[in-house]
Amino acid sequence: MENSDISKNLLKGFKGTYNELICQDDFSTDGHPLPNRQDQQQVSLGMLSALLLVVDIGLGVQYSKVSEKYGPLYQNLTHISSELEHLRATHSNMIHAKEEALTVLQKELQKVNKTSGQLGSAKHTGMELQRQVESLQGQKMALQSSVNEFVESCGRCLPGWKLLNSVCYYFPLSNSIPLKTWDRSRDSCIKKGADLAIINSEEKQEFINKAIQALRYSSGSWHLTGFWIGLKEEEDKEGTWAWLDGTKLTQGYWADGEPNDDMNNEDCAAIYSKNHPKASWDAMKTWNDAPCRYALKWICEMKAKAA
Ligand code: 2F8
Ligand code: CA
Repeated sequence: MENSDISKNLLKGFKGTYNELICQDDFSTDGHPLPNRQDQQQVSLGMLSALLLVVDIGLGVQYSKVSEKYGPLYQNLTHISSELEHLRATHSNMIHAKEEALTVLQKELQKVNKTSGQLGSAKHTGMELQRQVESLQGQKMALQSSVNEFVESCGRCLPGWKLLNSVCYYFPLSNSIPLKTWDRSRDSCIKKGADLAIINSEEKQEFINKAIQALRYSSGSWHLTGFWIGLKEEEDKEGTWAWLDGTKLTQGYWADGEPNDDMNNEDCAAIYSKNHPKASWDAMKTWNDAPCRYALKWICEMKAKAA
């Protein structure tokens, strides 16, 4: 029989007994049961008690069956709930730990960024200082050489000028100084209170050759290493060379084959630091005639101060 049927039958019996006991009109007008019904009521109450006992036992049996069936499930459920709780707590701890780790990481990243910024600026400063040191070293060397020249010339020449006997010479050797035509070169010397150099002795030729050696091995072709000197063909007198002081050329230090008045257009003289293409190096054969409008370096000279 189904549990619901048992319950229905029990309820029916209970209702019947109850009706018998309570609902029958066996009371006197003052509400007291009539004496001839008292025994019957006691029997009925006994039966009701027995019935309740049976119901109680039935429920107990049902309860034990339900407990038997669902008890392990309940235990599992309790176990799973506690594990779930434990997992939730672990998860929350992990999230908390992750957030803390993220905060630490962000702080470390900020430090790294700051340090790398400082490193970059220190590197920049270091490079800038290195550049300044190199530039100062260059300036120091230039000053040192000026001082040396000044000492060598016993204070008789301007800084950067070289003394030979009583004459000071200027050689614009630096690459930063632009080349000039013969006329412009002369103007540049005149602005310094000097004029283009006159090389009228072997001693001067040797001295000047030595001074311009810095350009001897420079790149570029031979004819770009020339320096204008104060020697020019006289006006309308082809083949007659004269110095700027008006004296005629007596001894020239021409390269082999020069002066050749190439293209009938070479009226100014220059001294060269590189080999003439037609000859091997000879310090006494370094002149060439070239077009006066050609751009070259130049050599100035001026009288030295009295000793
Ligand atoms: O070969 C000698 C010749 O070399 C050059 O001309 C190719 C020179 N020209 C200049 O320097 C402009 C000539 O003067 C020189 O005679
Ligand atoms: Ca020539």
